[in-house]
Amino acid sequence: MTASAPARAAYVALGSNLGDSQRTLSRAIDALDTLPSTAVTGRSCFYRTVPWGFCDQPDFLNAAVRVHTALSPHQLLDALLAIEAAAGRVRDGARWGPRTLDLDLLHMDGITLDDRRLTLPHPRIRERAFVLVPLADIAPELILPGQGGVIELLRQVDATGCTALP
Ligand code: A4P
Ligand code: MG
Repeated sequence: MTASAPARAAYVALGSNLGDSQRTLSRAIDALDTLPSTAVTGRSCFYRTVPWGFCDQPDFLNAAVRVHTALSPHQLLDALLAIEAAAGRVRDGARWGPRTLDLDLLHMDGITLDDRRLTLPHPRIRERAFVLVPLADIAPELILPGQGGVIELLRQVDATGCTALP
């Protein structure tokens, strides 16, 4: 990231349950760190998590990272979609079905928006222990506009299906 770039914090959720998920998540974090005007400034543990939504599929590996970036929300979304595609993500399966890599933009500091391509904060954070558990590693103090504090939201979900990898 260039020193002069006006950067804001953004939070990205990572998930994978096809292929070598640990390697895929590590490479995705490296890819985020090499985006223009962007640096990874926090990363959670990796968690093995039971599938949510569509249960007849392998366990997931989930994580969350904080980046500081001068990219706009839509530029960052485009970059996330490109990193997913490079990891072999194919969108032809069931909703919430298995995937090599899923990158969701959870929140960008100071930004709320809801348009055809992007909703911020991500509207389903509060339902998902597999997002809240890693997010609490890197941003326990974060308040998500319209949803609440990360720790308060975490207390309201069942996190027993999330196990940190050693
Ligand atoms: N989009 C809008 N807002 C956003 C945002 N804040 N971040 C649009 C990212 N994308 C956003 O995404 C579809 C479109 O949503 C994007 O092109 C973008 O324009 P997608 O990744 O193709 O859809 P998806 O991921 O299949 O759907 P969805 O509802 O986002 O699924 P999730 O939420 O990603 O759930 N269980 C466990 N344990 N761990 C998991 O990681 N993941 C899923 C998938 C199901 N169960 C899981 C896990
Ligand atoms: Mg997604």
